Amino acid sequence: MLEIRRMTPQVGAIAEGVDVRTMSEETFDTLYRAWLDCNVLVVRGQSLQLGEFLAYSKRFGRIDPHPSKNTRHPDCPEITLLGVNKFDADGKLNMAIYARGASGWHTDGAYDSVPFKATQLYGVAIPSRGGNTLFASMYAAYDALPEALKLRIAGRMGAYVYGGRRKANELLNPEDRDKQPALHPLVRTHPETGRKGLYFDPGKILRVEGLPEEESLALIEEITGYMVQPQSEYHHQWKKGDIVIWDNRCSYHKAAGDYPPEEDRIHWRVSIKEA
Ligand SMILES: O=C(O)CCC(=O)C(=O)O
Ligand SMILES: [Fe+2]
Repeated sequence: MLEIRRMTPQVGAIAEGVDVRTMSEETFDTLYRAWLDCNVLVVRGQSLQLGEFLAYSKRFGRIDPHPSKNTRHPDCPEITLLGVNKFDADGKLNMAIYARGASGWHTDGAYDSVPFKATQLYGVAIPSRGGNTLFASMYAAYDALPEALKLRIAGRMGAYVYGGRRKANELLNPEDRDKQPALHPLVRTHPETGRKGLYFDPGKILRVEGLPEEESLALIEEITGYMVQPQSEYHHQWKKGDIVIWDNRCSYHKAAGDYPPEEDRIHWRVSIKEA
């Protein structure tokens, strides 16, 4: 029988006792509501083929193949492989693959004019230690801003590109590296919950539009300090067969990136947009 446990007061819920391949519409609705309430939903103990993972993912929205073409699954471009081809031909650890998602707290797809609704990962191979994924709430970040700062950022837009100011875009094909920045309001109202969140990604933002460069950089620095509120974190410790979906409209995440590199840590990953 389906059982859903909240992992922390604000972020993270774990569902057990369900098979995503055969569950009813009603059960899916229950999972979906728990996901909206908790920002991050883990479904434990699944045993999936590629097509089954895709079919379940499509219940949340439309799959959008990731712009990093060389990490797409060779048989299924809608799925990205995390942790595969970690070592270069000369045996050197490829940090862009090993530490993907680990360089800082972020939200996925801010470089796109329509950012991802959700990202979903399926745990295929899990290392013996380390390798957690960390989550935090954009709602809590917004609520924690001083009123004066809320007023300063109201109506302001951030300009984002893949790789951000550091130009960390080695996973993209060279011809895809010069896209125009995408603009998004720093305060975003979630289209389904109606709650306000601090929509922000320090690793992808180039500038806050309409401000002189120094002021923009100072504001980016200041906002970064509010992203992860102490009571709003959930650290997911992976088990093989876990499916984890996070809501990119109201949560930040990062990979811990601390697992033994000689061990496998492999996930299937999809980016999901609003249908
Ligand atoms: O590997 C992880 O734990 C998360 C990586 C990440 O940031 C992503 O897939 O968007
Ligand atoms: Fe990410």
